Amino acid sequence: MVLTQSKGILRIILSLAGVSALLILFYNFSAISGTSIILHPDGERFVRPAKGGSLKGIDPLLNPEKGPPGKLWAPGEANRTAATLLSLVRNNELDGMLSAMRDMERTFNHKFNYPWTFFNDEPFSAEFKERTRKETKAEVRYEVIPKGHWEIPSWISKDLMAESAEMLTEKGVQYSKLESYHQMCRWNSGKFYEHPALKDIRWYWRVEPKVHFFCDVDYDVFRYMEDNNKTYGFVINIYDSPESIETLWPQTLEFIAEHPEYLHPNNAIKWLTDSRNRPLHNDKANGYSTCHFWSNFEIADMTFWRSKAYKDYFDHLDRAGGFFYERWGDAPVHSIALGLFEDRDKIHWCVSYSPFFPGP
Ligand SMILES: Nc1nc2c(ncn2[C@@H]2O[C@H](COP(=O)(O)OP(=O)(O)OP(=O)(O)O)[C@@H](O)[C@H]2O)c(=O)[nH]1
Ligand SMILES: *[C@@H]1O[C@H](CO)[C@@H](O)[C@H](O)[C@H]1NC(C)=O
Ligand SMILES: *[C@@H]1O[C@H](CO)[C@@H](O)[C@H](O)[C@H]1NC(C)=O
Repeated sequence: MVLTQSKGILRIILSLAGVSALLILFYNFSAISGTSIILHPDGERFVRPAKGGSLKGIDPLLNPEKGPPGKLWAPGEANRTAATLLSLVRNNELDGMLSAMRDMERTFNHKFNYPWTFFNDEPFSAEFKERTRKETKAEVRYEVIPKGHWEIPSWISKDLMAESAEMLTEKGVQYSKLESYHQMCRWNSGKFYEHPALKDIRWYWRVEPKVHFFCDVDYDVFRYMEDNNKTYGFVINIYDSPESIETLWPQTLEFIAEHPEYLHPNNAIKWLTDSRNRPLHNDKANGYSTCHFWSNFEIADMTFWRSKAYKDYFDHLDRAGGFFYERWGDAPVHSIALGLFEDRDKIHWCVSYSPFFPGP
C-alpha cells in the first residue's frame, strides 16, 4: 500500500494471512492462462511477469527500500492528522490482537503514536483492556457497538435467512450459517464510521488480529494520503466467491439506474466488470468480476463512506437484504462503491514498486 515499495507491500501482503495469502496469490497468478494483462483500478494495464506469475524466484526482501514519490513526513516533523488505528475484535482474540499490535507499534506507530480504537459488539474484558493498553504509548479507546448498528435489521426475515444459509452452505459459501459473520460484514460496510467515537476522525487504518507488519515505515502514512488526495489504500485485490454475492451487482445496477449522478466520470467500471481474467466468476456474479480490495488491510478516508452517494448506496443494499440472504462482504461492497463513485486516481496501490507488475 502506501507505505511502500515492493518490500513493504510484499511483506505486508505475505503477512496479511501468512501462507494462505501466498497460496491465493499463487493461485491467482498461475491459474489464468492466456492473458497476460490485468486491469488496475487506476486504469493502467500491467503485464504479468514473463514466467507466468509464479512467486518462485522473486525475493521481495532483496529489493531496495523506496517510498512513494513526493514529500514524506518523518516522525515529529508534522502534527498528526485526524486518524486512528481501528480494530473490530472479540475478547477471545486477545492474543492475536496483541501480536498485531506489537508489529504495528514496532514498525510504524511507536514513531507516530496514532490512537487505537477497538470495537466490539460486547464490552471489552478488563484483561483485554489491560494487556492491549500495555502495548502502546498512544491513546487507546474501547468502544461498544450500539445495538442499532449491529443487530439484524427488522426487515430481514429470520426464516428466509435460515433457508438461504442452507442453500449457501450447499454451494460451499464459508460462514453462511454464522449470523455474526453477516453482522460483521454489514457493520464493516456501512456502520462503523457512524460510531460516535469516530466523530472527529477522518482516517483509519484497519488492523485485524493476527496480521503482521514486517517493514519499517518511517513516514506518516495518513498524512501521505491526505497530502496526495488519496481516498483508499490497499495492498492486494483478489476474486471473491461469486456464490456469496450473486445479486450484489444486479442490485448495484438498479441503484445506478436510480442515481446516475453518483457515477464518477473517472470511475473504474472496466475493472469492476472485467470478464477476461475470470469469465466464470463474472458470469456467476452476474456481471461483476468479483475482484475486490482485500479489506483485512485498508487505509481510508471516512469522508467517502460518509458521503451521500455511499450512504444511499449502502441503504439500498441494506434494504435489498443481501448481507443476510446472501453473504455480501464488506470488501466487495467497498470496492464496488470506490470503483463507481470515486475518482479512480484516488485509489492507491503502490504497484509501480512491485516486482509482480512491471509497468506496461
Ligand atoms: N467483536 C467481534 N468481532 C468480530 C466478530 N466477527 C468478526 N469479528 C472481527 O472481524 C474481523 C474479521 O473477522 P473474520 O472472522 O476473521 O473474517 P475474515 O477475515 O473474513 O475471515 P478469515 O479471513 O477466514 O479469517 C476480525 O478482526 C474479527 O476479530 C464478532 O462477532 N464480534
Ligand atoms: C502543530 O499544531 C500546533 C497547534 O495547532 C501548531 O502550533 C504547530 O505549529 C503545529 N506543528 C507543526 C509542525 O505543524
Ligand atoms: C489535492 O487537492 C487539492 C484541492 O483540490 C489541490 O489543490 C492539490 O493540488 C491536490 N494535491 C495533489 C498532490 O494532487
